[in-house]
Amino acid sequence: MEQNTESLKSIQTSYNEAKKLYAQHGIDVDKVLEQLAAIKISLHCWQGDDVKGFLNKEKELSGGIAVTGSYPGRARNPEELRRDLEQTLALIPGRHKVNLHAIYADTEETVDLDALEPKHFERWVNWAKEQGLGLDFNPTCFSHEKANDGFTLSHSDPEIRNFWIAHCKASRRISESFGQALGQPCVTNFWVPDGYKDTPIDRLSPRVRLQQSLDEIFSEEIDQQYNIDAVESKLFGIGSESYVVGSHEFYMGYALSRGKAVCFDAGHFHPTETISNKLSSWLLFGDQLLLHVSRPVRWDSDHVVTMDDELLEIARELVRGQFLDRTHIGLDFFDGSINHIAAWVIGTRNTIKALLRAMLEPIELLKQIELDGDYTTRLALVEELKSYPFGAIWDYYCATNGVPVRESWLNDVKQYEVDVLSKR
Ligand code: RNT
Ligand code: ZN
Repeated sequence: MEQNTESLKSIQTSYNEAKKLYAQHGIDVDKVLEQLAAIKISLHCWQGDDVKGFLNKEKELSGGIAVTGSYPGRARNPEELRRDLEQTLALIPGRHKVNLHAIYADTEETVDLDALEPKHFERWVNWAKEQGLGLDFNPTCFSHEKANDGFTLSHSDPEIRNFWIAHCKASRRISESFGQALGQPCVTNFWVPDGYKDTPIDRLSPRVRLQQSLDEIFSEEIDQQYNIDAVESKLFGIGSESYVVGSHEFYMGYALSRGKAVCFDAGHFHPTETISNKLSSWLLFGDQLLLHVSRPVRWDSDHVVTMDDELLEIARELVRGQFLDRTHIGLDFFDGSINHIAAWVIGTRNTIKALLRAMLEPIELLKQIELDGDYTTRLALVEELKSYPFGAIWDYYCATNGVPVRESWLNDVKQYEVDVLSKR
């Protein structure tokens, strides 16, 4: 997108002014922007088509997650999804990753989840190479007849359990192939919906089975430079309100004892419980972290990520704790009630913008003030910093990255809606 010379000039002028203000606190803004450019966000492909996927098209979304809204224009095939992602990425500064689910296989073959192979994702890999993107992956343990009763890897029937184990093993091989082809690790995230609607008698046995299934899946050695495994917990889902097998404590123990990454999804805890407060504890003991940046509204509703307090707090934790090099930042929201491209752009730009804001804080100074016990100054400074001109830095970052400044990206999205989405 072209910025006219006049506005470029004023963006530069505002940037220079803002830079001076931050410099007073010892913050080198140019350096901050270099660090920001190195952060990859993993864009979840499932926002583009309301989590339908391309295998088992006739299957309804299951697993206790739900998309509401029927905004027209969702991607109906891999070509449309890739085109939409290209349009989305053109409106977001930086180089990023795309996060695929197994049901997004790009193949004419009729293939079930347990028989998926790297070749079924070859077109995704070629595209990612062409676009300079990384890829992440997820086995899809839902929206399938073998998940109809709400259990997969912890199912009491060994035949069903083995089907899902085979699918997860296949998924890791696909991830490995992504990592090899793209020269950067693919994060494979394991999330299963398993749980009971009502209070169970036996909470232990399903957890024992889940543990055994995971051990079986991970028994195949895969080099960490190609594939990194992560496990995602949950408190409840629709239809698993009373008990979820893969709870927070289950996966904390599992990941720690097996050297896996933990995935914290912002929507998977009690309504007033935040994930920002968990990161420093996990990373003190565990090695790597995967985030599912999301926004729960009263439940795990997966609303588009906004610049709210929790997003900022997550970003601050990552920056202040110097956790960025051990953290994989993925997004996980799906709002079917608004333009699909706009949802991606808003959520991703906000996530990057929150990281920028966190990087523009005088962290050492604030830490010292806290150590000195001067909580008055701590509060005063943090509150004043909120109205420092980070917007001028953000605009400059967008302009110099060749993406639209401020809300002008919306014109591109509206045009794309007229030219492409409305014709679907
Ligand atoms: C579900 C989990 C999971 C899914 C995706 C589609 O509650 O958050 O990450 O949203 O795998
Ligand atoms: Zn998630």
